[in-house]
Amino acid sequence: MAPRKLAAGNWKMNGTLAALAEIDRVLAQPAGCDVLICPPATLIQAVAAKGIATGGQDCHAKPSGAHTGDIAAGQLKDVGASHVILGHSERRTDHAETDAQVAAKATAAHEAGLVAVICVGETEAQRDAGQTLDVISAQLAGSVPDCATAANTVIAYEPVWAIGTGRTPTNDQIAEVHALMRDRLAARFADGADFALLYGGSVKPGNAAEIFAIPHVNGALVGGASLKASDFGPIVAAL
Ligand code: G2H
Repeated sequence: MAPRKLAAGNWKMNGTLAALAEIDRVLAQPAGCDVLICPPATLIQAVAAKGIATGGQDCHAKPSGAHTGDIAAGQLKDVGASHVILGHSERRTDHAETDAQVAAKATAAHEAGLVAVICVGETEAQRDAGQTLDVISAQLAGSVPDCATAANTVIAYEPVWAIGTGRTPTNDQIAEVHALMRDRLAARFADGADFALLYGGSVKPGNAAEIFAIPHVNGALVGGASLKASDFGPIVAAL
């Protein structure tokens, strides 16, 4: 089974109830791919009520307990989420999340019936030092749990230096990393050829079609350009 194409919007810490109208505009257009919106936790229930696939941006590894400010995977599921982003570089940087923690969260997500969108990506220093492929390999090995399948896991390659900067890797650089990820997943999982692999980092209407044409790119995780239908709509249409 070929990987399903997915256009995923990561709203990060943006959006209030007024932003829901942007989703209506995206839903009004035909889409040849799956569309996922990952809003702030405050909007998950309202987004899910629109009938669009909805995701959280993080979850705790435990199912409940004394963890002020955290959200359990089951709680995301309870209000209509189907997915959760895990290991985004902003979580890894701002909250010092490790590969092992990301894998534990992904396991919790799977146990709750959520699809885990696991993010990996190198820093600019790591790329400059020629370490990109080693870094991605290590993050995949450490962040993707053994219970992952093509049905419950999506991998997003997001070079840290491309996030929100307007800079994107060359097509060859994206192709090299996506081919590596495909190889690593196929070597480890029986259905590794079927995992959807997303590219993320300054995807916008002007570069989406070109990025989606790269082998083993099955969609995008879109930040800033997912906030307005006038940007996200053309990206969805390009996939
Ligand atoms: C990378 C991406 C979404 P942006 O973080 O995950 O954000 O498209 O704004 O670079």
